[in-house]
Amino acid sequence: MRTNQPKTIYLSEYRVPAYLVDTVDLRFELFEDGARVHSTLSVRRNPESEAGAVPLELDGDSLKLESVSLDGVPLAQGQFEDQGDRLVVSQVPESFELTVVTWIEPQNNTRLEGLYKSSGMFCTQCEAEGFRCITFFPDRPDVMSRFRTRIEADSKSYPVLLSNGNDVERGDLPDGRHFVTWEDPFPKPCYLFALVAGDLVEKRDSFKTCSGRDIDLRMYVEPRNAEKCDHAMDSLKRSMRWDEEVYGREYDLDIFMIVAVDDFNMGAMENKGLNIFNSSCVLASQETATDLAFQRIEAIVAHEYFHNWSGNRVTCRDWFQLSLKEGFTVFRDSCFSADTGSPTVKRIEDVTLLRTAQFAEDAGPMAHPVRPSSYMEISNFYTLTIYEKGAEVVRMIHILLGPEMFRKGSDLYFERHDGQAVTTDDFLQAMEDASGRDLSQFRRWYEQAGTPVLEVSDEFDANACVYRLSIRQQIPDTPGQTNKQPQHIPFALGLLGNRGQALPLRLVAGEVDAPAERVLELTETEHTFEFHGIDEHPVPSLLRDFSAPVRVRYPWSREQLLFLMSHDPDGFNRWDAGQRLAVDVIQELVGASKDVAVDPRLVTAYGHLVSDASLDQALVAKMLQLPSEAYLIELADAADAPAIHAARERVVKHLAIALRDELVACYRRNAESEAYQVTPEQIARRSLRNTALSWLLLINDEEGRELAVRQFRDADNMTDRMGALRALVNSDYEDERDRVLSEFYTRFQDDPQVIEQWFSVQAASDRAGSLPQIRALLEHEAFDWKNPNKVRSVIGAFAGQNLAEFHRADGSGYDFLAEQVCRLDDSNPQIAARLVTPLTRWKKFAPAYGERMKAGLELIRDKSGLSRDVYEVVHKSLA
Ligand code: TYR
Repeated sequence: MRTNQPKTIYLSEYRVPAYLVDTVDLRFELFEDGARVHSTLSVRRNPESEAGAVPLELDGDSLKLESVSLDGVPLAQGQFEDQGDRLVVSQVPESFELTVVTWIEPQNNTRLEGLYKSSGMFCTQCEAEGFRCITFFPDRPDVMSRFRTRIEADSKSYPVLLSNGNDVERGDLPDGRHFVTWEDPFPKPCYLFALVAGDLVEKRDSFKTCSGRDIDLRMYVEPRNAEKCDHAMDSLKRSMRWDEEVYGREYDLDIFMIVAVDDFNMGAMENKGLNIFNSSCVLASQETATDLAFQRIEAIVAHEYFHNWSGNRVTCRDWFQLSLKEGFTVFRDSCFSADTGSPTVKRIEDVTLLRTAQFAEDAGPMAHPVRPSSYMEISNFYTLTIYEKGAEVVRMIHILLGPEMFRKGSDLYFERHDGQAVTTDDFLQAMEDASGRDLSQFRRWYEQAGTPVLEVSDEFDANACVYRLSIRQQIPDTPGQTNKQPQHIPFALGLLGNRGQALPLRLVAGEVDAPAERVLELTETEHTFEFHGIDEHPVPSLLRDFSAPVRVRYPWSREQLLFLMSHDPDGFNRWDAGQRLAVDVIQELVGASKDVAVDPRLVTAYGHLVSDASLDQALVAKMLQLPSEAYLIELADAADAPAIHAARERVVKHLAIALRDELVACYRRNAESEAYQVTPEQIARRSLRNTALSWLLLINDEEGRELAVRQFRDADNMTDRMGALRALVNSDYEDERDRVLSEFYTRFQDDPQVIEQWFSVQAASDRAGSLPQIRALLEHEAFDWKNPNKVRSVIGAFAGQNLAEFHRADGSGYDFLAEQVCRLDDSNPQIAARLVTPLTRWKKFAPAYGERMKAGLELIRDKSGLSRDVYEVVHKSLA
C-alpha cells in the first residue's frame, strides 16, 4: 500500500483485459472485529485479447487471503501467488470458476476506501480502486459483471442490509444474525458496487416513469436525521423527470436508494441503484442548512442520479476517460439546476468556480488535459479539470451543434454504447455521426492542458462603416506540453451602440436580418472579423454567457465596463463587466499608498445596484459580491496575498461607508418575514440582506450590529442565522463574536453538519482564525481527525479561504499545513493529498512567500513512508 517510488500509469499502455468476469457471487460475513468475504467469479478468457493463456492476475490491497479454489478444488501453495497488491493464479483453463476468501478489517479502515465503518454502520466506497480493498478482483472499469451479494450480520445492530439491484431473498440465521441477498441484473464494473449495513430509518416515496413503471424510492439515514430527507427526495424526483424530458432517459431498476454517511471522502457516489452520500451533501432542513447547501444538495442528487446513464449504463473504459462520465454529468446537472433556478445565476456560479479554481489548477504543477495521458494515483485526478472543464467542453459541443443535434448525438451515444465501457473519443464520434459536424480539431480540448488566452483588439473604420475585431489565441505551456495547436473555440459576442442598443452583426456588407448575437468559431491562431454597416465605435460584449473556458483580454475602459454593467443584454456579461471593474479598482490599490483613492465610479455603480429595486435582484445579489481574494490571486503575477486582502477590504469598507444608508435601506427592504422557501427570489433577498449586514459590520456600524444580533437571535433558517454569525465573526465586535459563537455551538452541538459550518466560519475568518485559534479548534471536543468533513472545515477552510492568515510572512501558516498533511497522510492519504493543493501554487506568489511555501512542500516530501497520493502531488509540485 505504501511505496516511495510509485509507478506512473500511461494511457498508451492500455490493453484490453486478458480475462473477463461474467458473474460475481459475493457473501459478506460482517462482524465487529472484521469481515469475511467469499467471492466466486465466473471467469473466461477475453476473445478480444491477444494475451492468450497468461496467468490470471487479480488486484488486491490490504487483504488477508484465507483460501483460493478453482472450479471447487482448493489450490495449494505454488498454484497461486499472493503478492499483496496482486493475486496471481498461474495455470487457468479457458473458463472457470474462482472462489477467493479474504478477511478484512473495516473497523480499522481510516482511508475510507473499500469497506469501512462510519458512525457504527458498514458502508463502501469503491471508485476508483476501492473494490480491491474488499476482495481480489480485476479492478478496472472495462471488466463488467453481474453481481449477486449476500450480506450476513447481527440483526439488532444491523437491521438494514443493502446492496445494488433488487433484494431477492432474506432470512434469519443462528446467533441472532440475519441475511439479505441482492441481485443486480445490469452488468457493471466493480467500482459501482456498494454495500451498506446499519441501524437506519427508511424514508419512502415513489416515482412513476414515462413508460408508467412505479419506482420505489428509499432514503436511509440515522434516526436523528429522519426529518432532513425531504429536499433530497424532492430533488431526486425532479431529476428523474428532467432526465426523461431532456434526454429521454428512463430509470431502469425497480428500486432507487440513497444512503447518508458521515464519514466520506468526497461528495457522493453513484453506485448502481444505491447512491451513497456524504451527509453534508444530502441532509437538509430549514433550520440547519443554508440556501447554498440546499442548492448543492439538489445538484449532487441530480448528478448522482444522472450517472445512472452517463456513467453506469455507459461507463469508462479506463480511468483516463474519467471526464467521459464526470464532465458530461456535471454538464447535465448544471443544465438541470439552471432549469430549476435562475440560468444566469447558475452560470455565474459555475464560471466563478471555474475561473477561480480550475484556471489555477490549469496554470499550476498538476495541470493535466481533460483526458490525461498518465497518472500515478488516480484519486488525484478527480479534479476541477476533469469535472468542471470537462463540463465546459461538453457545453461547447452543445453550442456548436445546437440543442437538437446535441440531443441526437446523446441518443446515439447511449444507444450505441449501452452496456459498454468506452472512451471520450466514442462520445465525440457519436456527436459527429449524429450531427455531421467535424469535431477533429475540437478533440484538442481533451488532449491539451492549459487555459487558452484570447487577445482581442479592434479598429473602427468610420469611413467604411466597418468594425474590425481581431482575436489571437495562445495556449500556455503546461508540465510536459509545449507548442500547442490552436483549439476550436465557440466565441459568442454582441456589439452595443452608444445608447445601449444591440447592433446587427453583418459579416458581409448589406446582409439583411443580421442577428444581434453570433457565435464565431475560432480555429486558427488568429482571426479578423469585419462587421459592416456600423456607424459608431461600438462597445464589444465578448464571450457571452462564457461560451468557452478561456481568458479574454480586451482593453475595456472603466467607462465601457460601467456601460456594459447597465446595458449588456447578456446577464452573464453584465455581471462580468462589474467583476472586471471591481478587479481593476482593487488591483490598482494593491500595495498602493493610502493616497490612491478608490475610484468613485465604483461607488456610483454599486450605489445603483444596492438601491434600484427594479433590477433583477438575483443578478444584483451576485453583482454585489466582489471578486474573491482567491480569484484576485489567480489573476495576479507574483501575488502578495496579505496586500490583496488589505486592498479588497479597503474597497469593501469604502463602499460600505459611502453607501451606509442605502445598505440599511436595502437590508430593511429585503428583511420582511415570509414563510421560508428555497426559490430564486427568496435566495436573492436573503443574499442581499446578508451582504448588506456583512458590509455594515465591517465598518463597525452600530445599527448594523443591532440588526445582526437580532437576526442571529430571531432567524428561522440557517441562511440568516449563519449570515448574522458570519458578519459578527468577521467584525471587530469581539464580545458579540464570542457570545454568538458559543450560543450557536450550544444550540447545534448534536448536529455534525451544522458544527462543520461552525468550524469553517471561524477557520475562514481573519478575525477568528489566527493560527493559535485554528490549533485550538483542532483540540475542540467536536473535532475528529477521522472525519473528512471536519478536517476540511478547519484545515481546508483555513488554507483555502483565510488567505491573509495562511500567507503570513513568517511562513507559519505553511508549516502548519505541512504538519497536518503529514499527520493525515498516515490515516487518509486521499484527504491529505487534497489538502496539499494550496502549497502546490507556490510559483504563483511573490518569492518571499513562494520560497516559504516550497519549504512546506519539502517538509512533506521528506516524511518517511509517504503515500502514493501525496507523493505524486508533492513531487510534481517541486519538479
Ligand atoms: N463519482 C463520484 C461523483 O459523482 C465522485 C467520487 C469519486 C466519489 C471518488 C467518491 C470517490 O472516492 O462525482
